[in-house]
Amino acid sequence: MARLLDKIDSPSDLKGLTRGQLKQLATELRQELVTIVTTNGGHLASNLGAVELTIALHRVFDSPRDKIVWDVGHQSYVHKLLTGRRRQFASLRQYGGLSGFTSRDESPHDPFGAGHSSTSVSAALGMAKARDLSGDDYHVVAVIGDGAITGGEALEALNQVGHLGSRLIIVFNNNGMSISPTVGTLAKLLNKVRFDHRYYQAKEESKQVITSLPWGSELWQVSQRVKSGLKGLVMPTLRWEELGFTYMGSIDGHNVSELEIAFTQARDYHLKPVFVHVITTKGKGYYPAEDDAVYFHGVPPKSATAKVVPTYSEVFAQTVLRLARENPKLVAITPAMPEGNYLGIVEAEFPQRVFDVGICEQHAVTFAAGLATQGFIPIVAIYSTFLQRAFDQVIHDVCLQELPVVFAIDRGGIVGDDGKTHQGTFDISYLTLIPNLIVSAPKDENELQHLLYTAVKAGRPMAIRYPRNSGVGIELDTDLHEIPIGKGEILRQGDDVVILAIGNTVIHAFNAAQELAANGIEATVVNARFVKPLDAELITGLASQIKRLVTVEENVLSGGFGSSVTDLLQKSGISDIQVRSIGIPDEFVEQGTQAILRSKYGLDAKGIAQRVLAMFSIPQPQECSSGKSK
Ligand SMILES: Cc1ncc(C[n+]2csc(CCOP(=O)(O)OP(=O)(O)O)c2C)c(N)n1
Repeated sequence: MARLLDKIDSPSDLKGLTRGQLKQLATELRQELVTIVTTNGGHLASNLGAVELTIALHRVFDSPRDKIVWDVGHQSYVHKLLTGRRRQFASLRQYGGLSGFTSRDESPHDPFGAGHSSTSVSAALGMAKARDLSGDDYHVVAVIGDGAITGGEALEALNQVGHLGSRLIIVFNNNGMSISPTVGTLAKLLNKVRFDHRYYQAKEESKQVITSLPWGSELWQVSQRVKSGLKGLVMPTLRWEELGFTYMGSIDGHNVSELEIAFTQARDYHLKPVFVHVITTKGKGYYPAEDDAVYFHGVPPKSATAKVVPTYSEVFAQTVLRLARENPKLVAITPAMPEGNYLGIVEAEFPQRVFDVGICEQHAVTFAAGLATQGFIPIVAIYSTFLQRAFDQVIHDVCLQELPVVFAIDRGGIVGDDGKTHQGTFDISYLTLIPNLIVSAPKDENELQHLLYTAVKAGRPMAIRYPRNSGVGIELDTDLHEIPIGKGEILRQGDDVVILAIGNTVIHAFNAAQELAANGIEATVVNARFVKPLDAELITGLASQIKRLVTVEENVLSGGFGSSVTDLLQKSGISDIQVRSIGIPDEFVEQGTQAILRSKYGLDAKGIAQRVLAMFSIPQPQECSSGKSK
């Protein structure tokens, strides 16, 4: 049977569908989501839960004239399918394909790009204000989840929405889950309405009365007040009305008719910002995802090879567990990513010493600083891309006061399919410029455990950045030891060229040296281990003897490891040397597998060998595109 979905080329195609057809469409959308997302990888459960919500939004609002701003953007797949991107949907998260988030480049139906959480209300308020200032009259809708709404930026924006009183609709998609169950008192308060049976029972009874009354009439308003009073019973302190909103809810987020009524009322109400509280089930309609919404929040692609060696994240968490057993002052903090960084295994044994603070990176860092002032050793486990949020907290609250906080920076470098918003390609640059901070990166998972041990002993702020995915498969030492701070190591000796590599690029540099040897070029390969402080003695010593030097890093070249090395050479008066820096040029790295992208930027063994051969004027079949010559 022909699919209804195949006839939807734009939201206007939804408008003439019957209730029965909408039900069928919802089923087809779920089938499409499951087929493509289980193949390509991506955010499955969040999208399954937003099917009816998205259909109803596009039937009531007139996108792209009306602006629908999705928070994070990870739940926008149905929106993509309904807004003219159905034919490209099979390319989701592939190199050159559709993004897994919203993107202004991709469609006029994406008025704001996202990937990082809690930006929707600010962006939507900006659009609403721009509309008012230009005398326009379109609608602006922010769709935000119960995880994202706990992020500081969202709270800052809500504060201003109430203050400005702009005409803006916030659709609160409450499924009780962030990636894991949403944490915090605010989340608990918002969630109360999901579970309080007194409210549901009373709401059902009052709903019949209210829906029979004309919207906005005096009787309607009285009934609404009675309903709000009921809400007050179960939500005693959080009053959206007091924050300046008209509150509507709670709405069954899987009932298109009920959603449409609510959205239409919100759309036609022009007096105040409206907060529409929608209750959804994460993973709805696909039993495995409903049953385990945490796993199905983000699934790997089918092509992902079965894990044979532990990931860096797993080795990190196992090491934290060991260290926590030895040291009662050690605590660990995660901003909403206990699955991604495996801290769950530590929490299982030390529930009092692991803190999931919600999607609150800034708070995570300053909270750690506070703990450190009182003699605790906090390990902030955070993805590189999300630590960007807490740049000032790293500077102002930790490093300026020289507090011994350990930053365990996961997903440093190229992360792959999540694309531009998630690549961890800036951390070396934005961390090395901060005084008092030690910045390191292990060459493999074994070195990661020793660096973590070193950081816990350091008594100063220290960052360790490591990549996404499996380690190199090396055996883990049973005893941990301190690595002298600022000391690199020579892995291979050769007289023709020095390759200085940092972090996960070390193994590629080492393999490149084997390829170079086959071409008669002998390379010294150095595992730098520290970007700050650099091993000045080792580097200047080698640079004085060998007149060709290459740096390699999975980070932007601007302000990165290579840049620190060239600064050092310059300060040391070493100028009679040919230097090349391999890294990410001045651009945002698109989505694609890590292998594709490493090859693109010449960061794999082949690319590194090609760059070195070019220094010797040995002709290459193709010159790689990355890196700049110095
Ligand atoms: C700043 C930031 N921190 C962490 C993340 C990782 N992340 C992506 S989605 C998500 C959970 C969002 O929960 P919610 O808003 O409730 O949406 P749901 O998936 O439950 O629909 C998190 C923590 C992120 N995208 N941005």
